[in-house]
Amino acid sequence: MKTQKTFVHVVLGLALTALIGACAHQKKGGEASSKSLFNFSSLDEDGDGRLSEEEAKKAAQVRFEMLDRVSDTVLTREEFGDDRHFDKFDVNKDGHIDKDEFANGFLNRFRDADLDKDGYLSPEEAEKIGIPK
Ligand SMILES: [Ca+2]
Ligand SMILES: [Ca+2]
Ligand SMILES: [Ca+2]
Repeated sequence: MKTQKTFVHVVLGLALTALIGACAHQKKGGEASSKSLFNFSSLDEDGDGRLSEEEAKKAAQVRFEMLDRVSDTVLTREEFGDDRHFDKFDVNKDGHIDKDEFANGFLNRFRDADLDKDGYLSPEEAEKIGIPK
């Protein structure tokens, strides 16, 4: 009797894990849902009204996945869509921006946008690098 109960629990647990996995997968797909995540209040995870570098790193990941329409883990000039900054981001000049290049480029812009140099972006500062309020 006891072993049977454990068995049921294990099966239930597995089913639940599979279900959560399926949901997470689905969430990643739609462009509309990821788009809504890229604004100041969703990126400000601790809700202190400013973006830290840690939060900016996550923002870079979200942004990268949004831009990488052909999900091949690099951005073409077309996907990146910002000619002025493309060459700055593409450090090894191979014509693509990979995740690391994107994260570094994004952090550089983060630091540039931090006008009062307090290490955080206010909503106004963040807006300058394309993070809507
Ligand atoms: Ca914050
Ligand atoms: Ca590159
Ligand atoms: Ca600042």
